[in-house]
Amino acid sequence: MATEETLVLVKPDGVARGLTGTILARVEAKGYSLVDLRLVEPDRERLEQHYAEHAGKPFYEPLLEFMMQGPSVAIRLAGERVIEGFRSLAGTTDPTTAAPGTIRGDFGRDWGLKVQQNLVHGSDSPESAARELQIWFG
Ligand code: IDP
Ligand code: MG
Repeated sequence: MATEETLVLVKPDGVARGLTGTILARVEAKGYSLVDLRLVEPDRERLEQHYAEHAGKPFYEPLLEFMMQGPSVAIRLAGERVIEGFRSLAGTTDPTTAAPGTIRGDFGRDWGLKVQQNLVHGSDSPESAARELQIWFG
């Protein structure tokens, strides 16, 4: 069986705050492999595909606006059980209550905005990973 892959994004807040290297260091320290990595300024169409499951939710439009504020770093990451493993490294969605020791728990917080600026994205299932890797890496 081929090693599992996931899509990780360092979102615009992570890139703007200069946390890309810190986040990559955690991923590498965990022992996952960088397969591909690129700086991307996604257009709305790409983000609509990526976040299709959230269309219509109250945070959907602010989320797309946030994701178009600047470049993200897209990473194709590989390793055994990397999908759930990266989600564990990232921490829960709300950065205020994400556990200390996680990326979101250590570096994220509530900035009083309409969307949670929580530094990273990680695919949540093998199906999502395949779909999202196609969207960001073709
Ligand atoms: P996840 O990134 O932890 O998988 P999702 O539920 O898939 O979380 O939501 C996608 C993104 O939308 C989150 O990472 C966050 O940036 C934003 N978001 C999710 N829920 C809320 C909310 O209730 N208020 C504001 N922003 C949210
Ligand atoms: Mg999600």
